[in-house]
Amino acid sequence: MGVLNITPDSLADGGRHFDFDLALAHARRMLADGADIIDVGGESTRPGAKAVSERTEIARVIPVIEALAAERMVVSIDTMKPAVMRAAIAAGASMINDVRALQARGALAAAAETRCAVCLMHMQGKPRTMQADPHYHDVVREIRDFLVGRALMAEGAGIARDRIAIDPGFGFGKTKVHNLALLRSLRVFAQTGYPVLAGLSRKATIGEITDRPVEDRMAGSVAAALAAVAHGAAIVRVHDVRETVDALKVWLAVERGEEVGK
Ligand code: 9MG
Repeated sequence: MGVLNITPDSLADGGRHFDFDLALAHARRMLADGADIIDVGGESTRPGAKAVSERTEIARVIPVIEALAAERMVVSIDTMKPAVMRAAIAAGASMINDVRALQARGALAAAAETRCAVCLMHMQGKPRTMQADPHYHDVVREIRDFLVGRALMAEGAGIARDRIAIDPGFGFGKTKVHNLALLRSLRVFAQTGYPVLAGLSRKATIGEITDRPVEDRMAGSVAAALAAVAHGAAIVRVHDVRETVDALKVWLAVERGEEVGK
């Protein structure tokens, strides 16, 4: 899954794809580099980010989604707002990526009335304050239980089980220690039977481990994506699609015993 932020203040790309033409070109690049899904977001969820209105978010993402869908790309809408979900699906998106796991009022119904896939992500707190003092007794069990609970709610609302993915939400109300514990235990999430999505690309934990600023975290992010897949992730949400795909191809060739270069 390639990240396409249509925001002036996103964490990792400095808002470089805010312009329509740049956004389209970047999505085409990620597709050519091997992305299967383009995740389009119009509201930053980075720590400390300010909320934007429904209207602003719709105005940012809908023209881009229409253009990507017209080119038959598989588009995911990164939003917490039911109205944005509906507008995005009408514009051609086929997946809802919700960092609030469809907890907003009306979100479950909005997702259920479409035939799209959903990704239910865990977040402790709210983007503005979530990194202040994240706290868990048993981070893996609590988040696994939360996600299974949300998935069952989604099924109860009419979303088919095979349309649901879960995501522990790396960096969303989690310290480096929490993130690493979750990464090591990703198999526990995969064992629920729901496909697991993991997003560590360019996040603070990568910066803490490598001591690199956000613009210099590609190698660390690729390593994290590999670790996530090795521990059971089915989808990785990344900025650096080409590098991640290459690394995964090599890793898979080793795992499957293929002869590289033949
Ligand atoms: C929108 N967004 C930012 N980080 C994310 C992550 O780790 N997972 C998902 N599903 N969405 C994310």
